[in-house]
Amino acid sequence: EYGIVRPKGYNVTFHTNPEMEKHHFGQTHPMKPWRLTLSKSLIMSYGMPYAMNNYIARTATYEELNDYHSQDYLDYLGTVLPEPVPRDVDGGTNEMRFNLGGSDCPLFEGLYDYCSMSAGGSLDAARKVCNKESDIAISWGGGLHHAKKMEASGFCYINDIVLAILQLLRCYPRVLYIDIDVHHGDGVEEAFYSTDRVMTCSFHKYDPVSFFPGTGALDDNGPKNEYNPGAHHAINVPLNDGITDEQYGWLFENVIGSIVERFRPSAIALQCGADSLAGDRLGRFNLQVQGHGQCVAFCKKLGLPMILFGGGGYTPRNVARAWTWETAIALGVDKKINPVIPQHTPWREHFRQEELLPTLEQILGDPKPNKNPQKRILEIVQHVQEQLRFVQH
Ligand code: TV7
Ligand code: CA
Ligand code: ZN
Repeated sequence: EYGIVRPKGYNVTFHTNPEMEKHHFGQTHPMKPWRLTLSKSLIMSYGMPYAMNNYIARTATYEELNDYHSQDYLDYLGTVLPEPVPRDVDGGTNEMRFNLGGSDCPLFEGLYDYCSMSAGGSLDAARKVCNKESDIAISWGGGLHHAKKMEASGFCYINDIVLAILQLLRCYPRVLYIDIDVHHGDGVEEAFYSTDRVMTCSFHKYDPVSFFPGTGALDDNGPKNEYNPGAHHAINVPLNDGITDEQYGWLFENVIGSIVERFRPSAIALQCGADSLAGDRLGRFNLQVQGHGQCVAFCKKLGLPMILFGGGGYTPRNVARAWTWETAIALGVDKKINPVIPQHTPWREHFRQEELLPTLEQILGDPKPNKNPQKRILEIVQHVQEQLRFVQH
């Protein structure tokens, strides 16, 4: 009906768990798991599931989570209840130890299940890519890049990306991790800080004082000790408010193009956090669905096996727009789809804005003044290229 056909010569796999979407972080919390439901309903209304292989994600096992996370953290995560049992018993010390139960990382009903479903989807995606059953595997329920080995952080409890990359490393010599969420991908960077088999590259709003998590400066490129194999294998692209599609796209293609030339990755893990879009409740950038998707299109053109992860995104209808558009790009049907959101889309009322016909690409949000001087953009590319000279060719 929409010209959606199965791509010839390659496979796209789609990994979701509808149970994950039913969890709630709390009334006012910006992270809304139902944005995944909204995204999936839009993807379905375009008929895209016919063109890919769809899988209900397994829940990851304790042993799988333990490939990265520590046992005492997992044990605690598995036993905490929404309202922690007698606070005075452990005096809240475990919550403090693991950064759980605060307002960013609340304890909620079914938390452990939510985490294992997110990780399960990303692990399934990685295994399909390893088995060559998938050329592009999609896990929109993953992308939780801040979680640490023994600590929750920034709405993330289990680092599904780290777990998926560990899987990829079993069958691919080198993995490039790219992160276009508006926040710094600190958890993934930290996990692979000391290896030269993973290069991490995050684009983010950087303000060490007032923007979370405050890390990811331009000259943070891995261990400073030259004898550590991870030296020069962390690339950071710190940006300021209001960056546009044009500037971001130019930077992305130059930075990623240079990395690929030098590092020669055998697979790509791309975190597609949608909070870098204009109008995001937490974000600061001016990206449009077009510009955000261009990053996915550029990576696809490299022809390497790839996993697409979700991540942030706090204006649910825009998250759905971006991830639907990017699913279309993965399938190679982006030129064929009707920009007007189909009438029969469930939840279509969410997309209605003023009197306009709601379209896939048009997002609302006051454009922020662009605080990224062109001179700085050039400086960034230059710095990245200098770092890459140290990378073994
Ligand atoms: C990947 N920003 C995650 C991004 C994580 C960002 C933060 C909030 C926030 C939390 C709320 C809330 C909020 C309107 C926004 C220093 C603090 C300041 C909590 C109020 N409203 C991802 C994490 C970031 C929770 N945290 O990259 C409940 O904003 O800046 C901070 C830390 C301490 C805690 N307070 C915020 O996109 C998925 N949190 C409303 C209710
Ligand atoms: Ca980022
Ligand atoms: Zn984010």
